[in-house]
Amino acid sequence: MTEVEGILATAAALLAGATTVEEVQAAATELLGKKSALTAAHRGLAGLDPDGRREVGRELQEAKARIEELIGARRSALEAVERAARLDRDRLDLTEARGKRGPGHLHLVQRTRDELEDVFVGMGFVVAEGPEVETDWYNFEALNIPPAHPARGMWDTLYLEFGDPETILLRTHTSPVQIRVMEGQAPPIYAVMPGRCYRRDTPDARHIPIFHQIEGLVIDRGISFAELAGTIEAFTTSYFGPDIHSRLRPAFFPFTEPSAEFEITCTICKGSGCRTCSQTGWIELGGCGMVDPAVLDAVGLDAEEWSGFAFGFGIDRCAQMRHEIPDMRILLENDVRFLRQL
Ligand code: FA5
Repeated sequence: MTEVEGILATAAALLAGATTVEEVQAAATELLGKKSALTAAHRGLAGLDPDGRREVGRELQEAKARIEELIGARRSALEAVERAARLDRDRLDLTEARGKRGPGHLHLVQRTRDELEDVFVGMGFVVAEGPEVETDWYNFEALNIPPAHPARGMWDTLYLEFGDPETILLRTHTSPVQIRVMEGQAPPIYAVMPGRCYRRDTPDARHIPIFHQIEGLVIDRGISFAELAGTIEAFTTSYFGPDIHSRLRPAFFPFTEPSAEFEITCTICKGSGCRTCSQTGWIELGGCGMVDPAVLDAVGLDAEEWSGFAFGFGIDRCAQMRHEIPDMRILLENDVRFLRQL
């Protein structure tokens, strides 16, 4: 009996002194293993009479259970301490970043895109999207621009080294999405298609090599140029306000006939002429025109039955005009002094 009490007292002291889970494991081996006092006491049972063996045997069993209990309790306690220390070590203090920088917000170009979509959805258009990596067929051929046609010079194209040379490219405009929409659904179609475009353009006050356009497409019966002009005018006044006017000037695009350039009063100088508008008082926002019958043919629509118009203009250019930003390059520069103002 005295020996069992001694074993229990040693176990309690040994475990209390263990400060890590590994030390608890070592103590457990010392207390319950082959060389432990408990195992030796078990061996001593052989020299006792049957009654003594039964009684001391029960004592030893109870002592073993008690020691296992002590080991379990000490291990759990130390595991909890170690977990808390680990969590504390791994903790990321985000309070400093939040305090200094404030919450984020959408970039001006994304916000402009959302606002433009809202204007057109309000006019009854649906929103569609297409891929930024395009085939030559969608970006050019289906739009009535065959290989080697001089009109390809209108878009300084970035080709990808993929497949046959000059077959896969970064789309130069959102017009290929017109083709995808016409392939995907039967008329009537009233859709706008915003997205990112790429050109080998030299950056200047009104050009950046990665920019955004929003394309518009209407295909229905009996659509005329009057509907196109009316849609452009309705858009201009609802987005820029009643003081900003639009004008259409004759232009050429292979996929529309007749074609026009769509310009608005320069919002920076209010029409008097400045560096941004090259002293003209007008800023070109995009191109437009009546969908060429060759394009309707390319997607299998009967040009006798269906007619329509299309337009495509710069989202970055819209943001620039609406917020009177003299130089568009700042949209790509991530200058927080600029971004914070928005
Ligand atoms: C086109 O891209 C035609 N796809 C537009 C069109 C669509 C015509 C449907 C007829 C029917 P253009 O290359 O002119 O046209 O570009 C249209 C507008 O995109 C420009 O007026 C301008 O607002 C914007 N844009 C073009 N290049 C850049 C650039 N590098 N940086 C910023 N905006 C640009």
